[in-house]
Amino acid sequence: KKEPIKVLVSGAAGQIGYALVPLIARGAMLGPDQPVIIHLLDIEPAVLSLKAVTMELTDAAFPLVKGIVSTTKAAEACKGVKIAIMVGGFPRKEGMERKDVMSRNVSIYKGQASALKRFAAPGCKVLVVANPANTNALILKHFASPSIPEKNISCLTRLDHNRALGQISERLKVHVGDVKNVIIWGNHSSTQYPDANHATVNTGKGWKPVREVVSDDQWLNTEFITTVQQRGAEIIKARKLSSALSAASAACDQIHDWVLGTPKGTWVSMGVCSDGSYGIPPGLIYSFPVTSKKGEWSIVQGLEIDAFSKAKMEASAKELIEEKELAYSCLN
Ligand code: NAX
Repeated sequence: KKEPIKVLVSGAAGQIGYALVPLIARGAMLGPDQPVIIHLLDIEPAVLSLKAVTMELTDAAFPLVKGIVSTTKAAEACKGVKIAIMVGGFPRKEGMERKDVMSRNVSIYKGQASALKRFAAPGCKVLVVANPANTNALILKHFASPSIPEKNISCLTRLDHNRALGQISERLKVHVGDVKNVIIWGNHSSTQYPDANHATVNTGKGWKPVREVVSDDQWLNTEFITTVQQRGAEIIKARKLSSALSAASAACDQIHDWVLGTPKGTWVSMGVCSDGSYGIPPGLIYSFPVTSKKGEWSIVQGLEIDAFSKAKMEASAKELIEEKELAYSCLN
């Protein structure tokens, strides 16, 4: 019989939290036989909504849920957690300067890094969802080191990855499970580069390159890229709220594959600390194609990168360097 794993969700009273918590409680993240103790963290102004989520979680009577900790204190929330999903952050409001938003998030992620560093279980894996996701993860990495090593910190780009799979499956009228190995390179922002050059599709007679099957390079080089880059904005326009269902599902997928492993021959996209692969400056949190085995991810090596891709990958790295500089300037 498996011991329960403590899982933290910060920003638990928000809309992604509301969609994410039941997925974790159902076993979609860590497996249908893995009991969990769910730690819910939010801030004082959201305390009533936090209470409501906690009550609903109790009312749903999930058999896998062996306990609930609901708190506004980071130290209590981080105690003994093996998995931390950081959804809480400060959103950009109309009229706010980029620097002001960055500065708020830098101080949140600095504080939460030190709470995780002190109270999380050894080997805790952290997934940062809150925007600016890559740079929040970078700050967390900086302040949680060395207790939480960089290999245990990632940011969410699986939503962008899944969106790319979705677009190709719609275009080719195949099931989304029959498309794999797209790549999201770079920042979880509009400079991200959705790359289908190595993606394959199951034609029923084996896996073939998406480029061959689509037979429309123009679409893959233009509309496909912008649709994935702009999908978040499109959802906001239609829903008057940002993506929550798909974001929660992607957060689940990212932890699931990281912890339980990627299927043979399949990679996924994850924002992880660059080791210099593909010429991306070491230390940046950048989205790469990764495989995972026994709870450890590694960047897929040796993919051929053409000039078009290289330029897009560099542009997103450049944006991340600028974000990093802005974030560090907020520390002084
Ligand atoms: P909500 O505003 O609904 O929820 C955020 C919650 O975080 C609120 O309940 C708030 O009280 C809480 N919070 C604020 N500061 C906190 C702190 N210091 N400690 C703990 N909790 C805190 O936003 P939601 O739609 O749930 O989105 C959450 C974050 O995900 C946003 O930053 C958003 O930009 C980001 N996203 C990232 C995505 C990705 O793919 N990486 C996609 C979806 C989403 O846009």
